[in-house]
Amino acid sequence: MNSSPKSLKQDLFDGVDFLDIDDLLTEEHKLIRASIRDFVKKEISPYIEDWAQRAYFPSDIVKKFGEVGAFGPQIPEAYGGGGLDYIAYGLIMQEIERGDSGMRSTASVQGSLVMYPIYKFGSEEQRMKYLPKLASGEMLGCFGLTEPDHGSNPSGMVTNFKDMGDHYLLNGAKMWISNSPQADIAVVWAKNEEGRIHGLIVERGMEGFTTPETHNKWSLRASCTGELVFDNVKVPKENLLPGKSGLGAPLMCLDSARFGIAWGAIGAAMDCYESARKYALERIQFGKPIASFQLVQKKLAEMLTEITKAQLLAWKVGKMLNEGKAKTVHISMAKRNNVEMALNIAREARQIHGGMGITGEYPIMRHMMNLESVITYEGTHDIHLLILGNEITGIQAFK
Ligand code: TGC
Ligand code: FAD
Repeated sequence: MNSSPKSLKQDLFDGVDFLDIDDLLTEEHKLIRASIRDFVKKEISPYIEDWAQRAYFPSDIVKKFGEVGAFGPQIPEAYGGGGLDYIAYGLIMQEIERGDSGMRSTASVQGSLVMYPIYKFGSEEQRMKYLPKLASGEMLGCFGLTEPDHGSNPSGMVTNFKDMGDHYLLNGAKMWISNSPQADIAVVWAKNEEGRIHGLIVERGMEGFTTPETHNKWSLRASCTGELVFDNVKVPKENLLPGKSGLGAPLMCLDSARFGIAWGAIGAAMDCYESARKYALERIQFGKPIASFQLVQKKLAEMLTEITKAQLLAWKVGKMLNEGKAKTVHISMAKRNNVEMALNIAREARQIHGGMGITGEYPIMRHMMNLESVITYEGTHDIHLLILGNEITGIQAFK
């Protein structure tokens, strides 16, 4: 059932670009951004508060994302992707997350964590079988790396598969998996009998495979999250991703998704900033708009400064990715900085809105709660700090 919100709010967002960063974008980038911005205004903004309040995932958004080109924009057109560069991909994630981080999760998992590994490590048969359907939204996928006892430390995973001659037998469980309750396929990372990590494509309907939903989240309420449980699941041998094994394979996918999050977080921050700016100009206290008070101006000035710095960081890492020069550490810096920036802006914007800031009349509290997940998933804030610390010192401080 789709939603029927009591009142549809008009979304008048027109971007935040203090330093003329548009100058760094091509005409194609700007056209793509405009088309996704329009899509978000029509298909997400009017409904999102209602979906989030009801913890409702609108499954019909999957097809719509496919139609607008939000799935796998960086995957070659031959496989149904957009054939676009990384900056275009980032702009798409930014616009969707301006609408809602949970909606961006759906798109970034599909593009970076499901389509990307199938494209990068899959056989030609696997690519042709799955990628066009994933790109069009005919199929939804999810990515299973995290386990109940192995979150930041995925190399300790216990999910495993045995070679049974004509098939693999998969056992174990994954936790905190975005899209899992609705997904048609899961890209699952599991160890073989030698303890080497491989990717397997597990399809809904395989006997022994279930996807229980995780309820009662206060964050990403419009995104569905669940487990992946494998109880002696027979996986056909042709479903193993042949191109790469080891932890480096899922970590390569995470690089792509983390980059998208670095841009997405800017979208959430822009939405909070714009809402706070407008509210500050309209809200009268002590006979004046609260925007006339220095403390409120300080908050707004700092928000704009931080958004601008984050835009430059995301753009530069995108350029480096396009040129094949970006390393994991660059992406870690951008993800870590930009998500913290967005969360701080959401908290400051909440203060500017006073009591109204906790209601669904404004997007602030929803963004803030969403960002509490974003700062944890795809590598926690502290894990990214340690990745940077390792780069700076040459000393690994994880273990
Ligand atoms: P470590 O020994 O450092 O590395 C193991 C092997 O991997 C290689 N490697 C990479 N390869 C490609 N890309 C990268 N980014 C790589 N990073 C490392 C490395 O060279 C090594 O290769 P080899 O050949 O020597 O074996 O691994 P470690 O076990 O010490 O762990 C390092 C650590 C902690 C940084 C890593 O495991 C990590 O990033 N942990 C965080 C886990 C994480 O991010 N999980 C995310 C789950 S998915 C998710 O959250 C989706 S949310 C989606 C949404 O809704 O948007
Ligand atoms: P833990 O690893 O237990 O960490 C707990 C705390 O300890 C953190 O503060 C962490 O920084 C700290 N810590 C851990 N190790 C160290 C260390 N060595 N040094 C210092 N501090 C440390 N996973 C998927 O595979 N697929 C998905 O689609 C997916 N979607 C998600 C959706 C949501 C809404 C959420 C909340 C999570 C999702 N995840 C997904 C899982 C996510 O990636 C993990 O939650 C994350 O990697 C952290 O793991 P953890 O929750 O087990 O925390």
